[in-house]
Amino acid sequence: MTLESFGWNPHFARAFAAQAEQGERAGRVVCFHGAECTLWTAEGEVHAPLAGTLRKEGAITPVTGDWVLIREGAPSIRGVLKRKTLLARADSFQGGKPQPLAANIDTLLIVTGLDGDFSVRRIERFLVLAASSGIDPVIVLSKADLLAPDELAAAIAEAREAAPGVPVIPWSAMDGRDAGVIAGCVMAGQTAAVAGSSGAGKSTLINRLLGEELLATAGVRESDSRGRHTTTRRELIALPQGWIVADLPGLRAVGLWSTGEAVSAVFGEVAEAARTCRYRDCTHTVEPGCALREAVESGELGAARLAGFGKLRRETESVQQAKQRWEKTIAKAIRARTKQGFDLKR
Ligand SMILES: Nc1nc2c(ncn2[C@@H]2O[C@H](COP(=O)(O)OP(=O)(O)O)[C@@H](O)[C@H]2O)c(=O)[nH]1
Ligand SMILES: [Mg+2]
Ligand SMILES: [Zn+2]
Repeated sequence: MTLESFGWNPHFARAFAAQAEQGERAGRVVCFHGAECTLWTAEGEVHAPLAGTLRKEGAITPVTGDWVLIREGAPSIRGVLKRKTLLARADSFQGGKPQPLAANIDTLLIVTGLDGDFSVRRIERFLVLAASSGIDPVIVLSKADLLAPDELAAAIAEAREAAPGVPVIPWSAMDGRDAGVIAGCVMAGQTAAVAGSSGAGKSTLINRLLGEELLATAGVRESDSRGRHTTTRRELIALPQGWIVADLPGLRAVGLWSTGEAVSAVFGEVAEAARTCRYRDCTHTVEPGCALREAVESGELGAARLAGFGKLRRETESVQQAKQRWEKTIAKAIRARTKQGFDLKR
């Protein structure tokens, strides 16, 4: 296997040239279980622990998808190559910290089951997550077999409205359709992460792309369509189509580690209309004569769309300060250990 088949490209070659020391080679993190990483290397799969420097307080540890420096001989991971992207959410326990989910992701396949799982608001949240990480989103509406044609058309229209310019692909693993349309959204050599609720059909989709039942899939509780959490390990899988897929754990509620800019990018038409609002610090909720409220009243703007915008805007405002503090800490850590040249700004 070549490194290219695992997503190696000129970006990482440059990072390697800048960061590697004598006797170090590159590998990509397939999964990481606390003490040891499973890595793809040009010589095959390797298991390696973190070197002592990466186990120190404050060190930036690798996540799935990272390219790392491996010392020859008794292999150990010496550093993380400068990331192209980092998919991260707000840490649900510690607040002011990002929780990295995966690194070096090019495309986010947002999988939403067309059963009780379907929620445009959640799709918008994932779109903000992608936008804030510089990752291209693709919306996959799975379990299309469960809806009548008119219901399906309505769901597609709703998703399209929430995501102008983003591919929206209805999908079913049950009706014999070809996964090629989804595969066509990702270029060879790129890495896509599959995100969505547990039970949305992510593993089933990956198995279909792969052409074998590699990942375990789970039955959904009939009563409420909520899945059980079956995916606990994050893994990369090299697909025969030439791209790599990361199966993220079920993300029902993902706290945003994002800025208001990412929200405005996703809600372009709302942000645009907000600029014409006469109030400077308008909450667009109760202010008389607010441009956005007027746009809703005249039917130009969906009320739910405005509510979704407002909610995510407020959430990112509260993250903003924590994010600035965190970035300062990271900048300090980078200066202290220039060799690794991390860039965790995102
Ligand atoms: N009806 C229907 N069920 C599906 C489809 N895709 C997956 N499922 C079922 O949904 C359940 C959860 O799928 P799984 O792939 O494990 O979901 P994950 O948690 O997102 O990885 C399983 O019982 C699958 O058989 C589909 O397209 N249509
Ligand atoms: Mg799964
Ligand atoms: Zn307003």
